[in-house]
Amino acid sequence: MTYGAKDIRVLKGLEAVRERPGMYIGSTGPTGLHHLVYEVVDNSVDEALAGYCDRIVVSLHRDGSCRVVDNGRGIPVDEHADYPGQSAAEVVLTTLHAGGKFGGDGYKISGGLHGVGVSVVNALSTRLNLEIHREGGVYQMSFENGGEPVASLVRVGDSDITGTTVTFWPDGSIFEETEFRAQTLLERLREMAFLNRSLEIVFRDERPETPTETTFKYDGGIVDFVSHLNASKEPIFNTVVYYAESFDTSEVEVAMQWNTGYHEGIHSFANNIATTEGGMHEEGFRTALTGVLNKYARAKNLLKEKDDNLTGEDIREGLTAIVSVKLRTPQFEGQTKTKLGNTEMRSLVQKVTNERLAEWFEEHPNEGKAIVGKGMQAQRARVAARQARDLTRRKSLLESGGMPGKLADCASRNPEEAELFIVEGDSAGGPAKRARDPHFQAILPIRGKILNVERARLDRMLRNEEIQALITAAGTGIGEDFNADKCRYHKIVLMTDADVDGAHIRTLLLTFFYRQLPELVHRGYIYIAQPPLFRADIGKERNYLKDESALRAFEAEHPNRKIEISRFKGLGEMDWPELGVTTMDVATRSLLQVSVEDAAIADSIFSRLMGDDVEARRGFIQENAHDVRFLDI
Ligand code: 0RA
Repeated sequence: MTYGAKDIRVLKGLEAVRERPGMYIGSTGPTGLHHLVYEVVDNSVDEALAGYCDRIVVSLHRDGSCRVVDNGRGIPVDEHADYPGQSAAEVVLTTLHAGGKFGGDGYKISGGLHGVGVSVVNALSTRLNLEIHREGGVYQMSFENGGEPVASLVRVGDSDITGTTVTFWPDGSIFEETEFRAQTLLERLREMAFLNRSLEIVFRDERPETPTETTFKYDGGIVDFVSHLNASKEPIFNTVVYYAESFDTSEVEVAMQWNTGYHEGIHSFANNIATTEGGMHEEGFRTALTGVLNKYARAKNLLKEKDDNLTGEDIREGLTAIVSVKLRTPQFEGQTKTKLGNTEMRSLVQKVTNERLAEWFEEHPNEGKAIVGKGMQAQRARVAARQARDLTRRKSLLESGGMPGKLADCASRNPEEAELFIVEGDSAGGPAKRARDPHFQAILPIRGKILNVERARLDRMLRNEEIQALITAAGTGIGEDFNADKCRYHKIVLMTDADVDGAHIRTLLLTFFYRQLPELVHRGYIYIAQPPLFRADIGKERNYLKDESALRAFEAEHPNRKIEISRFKGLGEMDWPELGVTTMDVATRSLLQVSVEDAAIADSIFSRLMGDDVEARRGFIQENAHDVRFLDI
């Protein structure tokens, strides 16, 4: 068949996607690339939400493609009412916003970041193969060059199952890189499985010599999610609080559990999307939680008349919670469009929590008492912490210019150009000071293992000298005093040895920033320096290589040459010109910007690293020490 004017108009829509991919998938970096997979999976999950699909298989192949198979109803194959001569499937794959929402009785609730649908994936792929099992038949259609149909949908045989299979090859001329990262997909797919109880999601990586397969299926849903997040922590009791309520066009589901730690981990979702900036549903939850707890504590006389109310912060210390809502028309707001704006969700979550949590407390008096006890402990610590903070404030006044003595500050007072290198060990501090450009590069040496911030309380942590120096140098203050706008450097670079100890210290520092100064991470001020691991000399020519694989590649590129290899065990083994050219000089260094995209995932990584299970921690660090990117995407 031939394509008429109308079809050309359709393809214009996909062209717009290719011209401005960022508008549709956020970026053309790794995040955007992985978004393609989520977009297809979201459509399959929509089928699951509608009650027609219970299994999704995602696989990666050696030819660079990704396949998503579901056992839903299959995309409709008949002619589309508004597009004569085109199957509905073709319209879904070539029209923006078509998704599953056309035809009146679309879904009650639908996921997908912007609901842009699989057509966007089509637009950003060199090829996409579609296979549909529906109405007793198997149908196939292929697209090329960003969504151009190769031929129309054809029935190729009989079938007694239903479902949709989408296989796509991301376009290398659009994406910075097209290699999918298994770990990134695994984490999101697991999250999806937690958020959609009993939905089976299988991930297969068929690229390696020995393919791997992982199956996620959680009959406990978000209760299992909470248990998972608390797995390396110590719950104050085993029960997970759970309540859920369904309404005509929305759903509220909450699970939570307290642990003996000090950090708050409330993870909220709207239509399966992590709302990392919070929003109305989270607000409603917090308000109700504080209210219910204080009311209960007063009623049971655990808080006496003379006692102050517990603050929300007191109550949320050591709390791991999942707040998941589903609604018909979510409004995503905020800088990263991850803040739920629907005001009706505030009152709804608040109402549900007020009623159902109060009920839960009545039925679980022992747990209730433990939760209130934990809150009161936090209240006492908060008072002590204020005293400690006052101490730091006074102390910093005594030091020269208010800055710590160990800091070799830069001349510039312009935060946009100023860089702070946090350097591990005194031995590297000296070379770093010589190698820097003192106009805009400041050096703060940090000795040994700084305090393990996960297990340290704020009050103890603030008494730690290294931490004090760090906060003072950054200029942001901390806790109630914190102000990101006062940050004196817009690049804070962690420069640690390329060994296991270095990885540990880097993780401690990252945890500190993530937990205590998260805004700096969100603003992209935190970086990781990448000092080389090897020097490979050929005659007088020096070459610096970042890791083993770079070294192997280098050796392969220079057969029959005598290469003298030395390994830098630490930063201190480099002389200062070497440190300068490889790690600090703007012209030649490479820095890794730290972005914490998904708080839930980062939280679990940090917990595994920082939790009380020493063996698990050691293993995890050793596995990941070589791969700092595990914190990147
Ligand atoms: C349009 C309408 C219907 C389902 C779908 C699209 C659909 C899309 C995708 C994408 C991946 N898997 C999918 N499964 C279904 C409704 C079908 C009906 O009413 O029978």
